[in-house]
Amino acid sequence: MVFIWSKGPQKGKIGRMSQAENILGMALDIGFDLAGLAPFRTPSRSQQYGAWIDQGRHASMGWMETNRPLIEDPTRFMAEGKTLLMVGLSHSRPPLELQGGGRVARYAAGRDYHNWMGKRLKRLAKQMVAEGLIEGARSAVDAVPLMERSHAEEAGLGFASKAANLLHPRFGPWFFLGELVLEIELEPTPAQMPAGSCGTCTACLDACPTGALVSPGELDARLCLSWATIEQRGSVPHELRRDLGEWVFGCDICSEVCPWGTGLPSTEDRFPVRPEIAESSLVDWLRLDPDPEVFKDQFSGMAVRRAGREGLSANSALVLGNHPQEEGRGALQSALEQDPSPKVRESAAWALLRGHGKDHGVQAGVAKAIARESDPGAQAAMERSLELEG
Ligand code: B12
Ligand code: SF4
Ligand code: SF4
Repeated sequence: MVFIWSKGPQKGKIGRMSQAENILGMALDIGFDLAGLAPFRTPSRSQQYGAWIDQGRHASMGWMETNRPLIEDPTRFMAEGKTLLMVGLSHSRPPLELQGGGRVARYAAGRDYHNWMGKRLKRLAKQMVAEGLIEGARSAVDAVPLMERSHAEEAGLGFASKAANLLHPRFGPWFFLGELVLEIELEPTPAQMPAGSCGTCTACLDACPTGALVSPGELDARLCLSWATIEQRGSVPHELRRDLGEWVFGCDICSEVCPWGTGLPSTEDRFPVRPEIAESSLVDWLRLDPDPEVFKDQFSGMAVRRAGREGLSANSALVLGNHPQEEGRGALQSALEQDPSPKVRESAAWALLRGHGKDHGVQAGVAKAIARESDPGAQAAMERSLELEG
């Protein structure tokens, strides 16, 4: 579905309009579900970005502050850029669980979308160059200093929502964004935005377990489980641990409750769930090999790699605390005693107290672990866990 600006050709732009149509058609042919064009200029929501940073809502993601000048002036990212070709790729699929419980955000089920989209975007750029439509382009997906949702909104790919996600009437929040920065000026396509809005709905704000959606459209990353389980490199803050529920990697709650995009066909064929997820359990992930090279190989080409071995193991420990199981208790005990990572050890301590704290010897076991703990940060975190959960 493409929404082409159709107010009639303007003087001097007749040739360019058909060029734009060609480009959008090629983007769909190569496999993207949505495509639109926007001018390569300051995004319309850049003021919100600045205010968001000023309030510290970006949590530990210091690079977002560093990127601010590039967000405000995208030509610092690519001086020759004139137009953005924004693309969307649906990743709708059924909910994803590890064996025996523990949830992983759906976007991370299959191979890493960054690779999938990055390769397609490069192929698309090559094709366009070969056909003489453009001279050059730069591809980008996600981890770039561009405010993708705002640019995509301008390109007509969807509407901004109270969950902060960009929604499309058909795909709901279940689509990724990516882009090609083109060196030519093309007529933008936003005039006919896909109809839709949040209206009076507040389902995502009501369902978010941590209150991270502090006001409509504004998310505080410090409270968001997606940040806590993927991006932050310390331990998950104690205040969020109970609310983590079953989320080991990412969080889909605000997307799952959204009335838009329900009943979509699954994209399993595009992103088949990887056995490293489908066949693993929380205990398996808690016991992941601490060797970073082994971890890299094991999760190569998968989005969950971003959390790192320590992140996945520590998150699994916390979830085992929220959803106690007998096998989990043994694994937590071993992690507390033997895991080389202070972060995993202290997460295991919290989980033992939370899930099994009333069992004989558990509190005393954690007290002993505190006494022998060599890492001051982990020791302090364990003491806090004992205070809160003991
Ligand atoms: C940093 C980041 C995060 C951070 C911060 C999230 C955030 N909301 O800012 C964390 C780690 C928490 C995160 C989580 C997720 N992320 Co993220 N993230 C990004 C990243 C890299 C930058 C986002 C950014 O600039 N934030 C700053 C704020 C100010 O900008 P913004 O949220 O984009 O701005 C929009 C809203 O705030 C809204 N808005 C602003 N004011 C107002 C006011 C009103 C009244 C309304 C209605 C709306 C509204 O309009 C803006 C434009 O749409 C982008 C990729 C990129 N380069 O843009 C991906 C991106 C936004 N993430 C994405 C995804 C999929 C997710 C998760 C669903 C992953 C998951 N399942 O765990 C969650 C969703 C959380 C949520 N509800 O936003 C997708 C979103 C696709 C889509 N259809 O919207 C992106 C675009 C990556 C991609 N290439 O596909 N993410
Ligand atoms: S991803 Fe989860 S924690 Fe973050 S805003 Fe959405 S519901 Fe809240
Ligand atoms: S759940 Fe409701 S309020 Fe939230 S994004 Fe979806 S439509 Fe908008």
